[in-house]
Amino acid sequence: MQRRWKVRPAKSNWGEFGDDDQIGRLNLITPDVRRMAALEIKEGLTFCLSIPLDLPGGNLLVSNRLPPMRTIAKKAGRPLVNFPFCCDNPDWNDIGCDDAVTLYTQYSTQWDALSHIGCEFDADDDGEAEIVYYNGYRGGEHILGPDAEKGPGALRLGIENMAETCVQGRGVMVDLFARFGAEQKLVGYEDLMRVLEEDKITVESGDMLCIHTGWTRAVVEQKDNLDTQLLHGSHSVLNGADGKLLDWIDKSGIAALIADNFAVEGFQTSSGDGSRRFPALPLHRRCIVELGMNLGELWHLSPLNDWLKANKRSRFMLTAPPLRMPGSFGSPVTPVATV
Ligand code: UVW
Repeated sequence: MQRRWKVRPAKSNWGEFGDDDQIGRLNLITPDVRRMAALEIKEGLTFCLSIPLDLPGGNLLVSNRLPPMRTIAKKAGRPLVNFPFCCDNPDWNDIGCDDAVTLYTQYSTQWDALSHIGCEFDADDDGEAEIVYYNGYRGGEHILGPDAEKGPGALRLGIENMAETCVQGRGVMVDLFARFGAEQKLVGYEDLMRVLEEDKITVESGDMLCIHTGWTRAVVEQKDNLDTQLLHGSHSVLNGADGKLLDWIDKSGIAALIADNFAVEGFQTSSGDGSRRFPALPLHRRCIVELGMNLGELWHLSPLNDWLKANKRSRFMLTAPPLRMPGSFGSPVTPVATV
């Protein structure tokens, strides 16, 4: 065990789950929390909270993230489709198909690993900022680029750490779409508190909070006619510049924050205080870097949200492990809600 920092960001929890901790707020999903989550299974109905992984389609949403590319595996130089699978033995007549997929891990319904976002911060107190991630893990030492001997990838904070926890607990749905509709609305602390109060939603330690904005449903419905207005200028986003909102996320005890929009929060275009350099995604910084809280994005929450509304509920059992892919910065996920 080794502490990697002398100074930690003012509102961070570095060290509080252990100096070598790599799962952050998932530590709050205890056996008791899982038992309480299981009590939310009353009807035995399940919901798939992923959109098809080839959506949103194209690369209008983020230019550097491409749709899945499928190739067919080969055997004996032939494509392995409708293939005599066990051709090594002429007496066997099984037929098989094998493929391979190149997946951009953050293209569609996904989890951000704790290695997805870092920041510049003077953690060793020598007057110069270095690249740090949750719990003081370092860019160049633990998070490696393609030129590093052991790179590329996350030697620490990779998505496999999240997978190993199984990510099963209680989900709590908050319906912003019902309040704010399809217009782009920057939702801050006061707005969120009003929705929680009016919808009588209680959030407890270890809960995974799901923010329903309706964005993903619109993307699925309009998938053949997507434009930048829908992708970048519609539906609610959290206001990461609202410090009270970030403090509430911390104090709420939630283990993970999930949304059915692109990035949970909107991008910031100025610092607000004249600083030349500032975080474009301050909620990402507080949650991922400072609190060790994974963010789920592009989830398909609308069908579950509709059912919960119709049944006057907001809670459900959520099972959402990412791929156990060593060293990855994120992962596609097929979350399952059980009600
Ligand atoms: C970005 O990389 C913009 O963030 P995320 O994938 O977490 O939305």
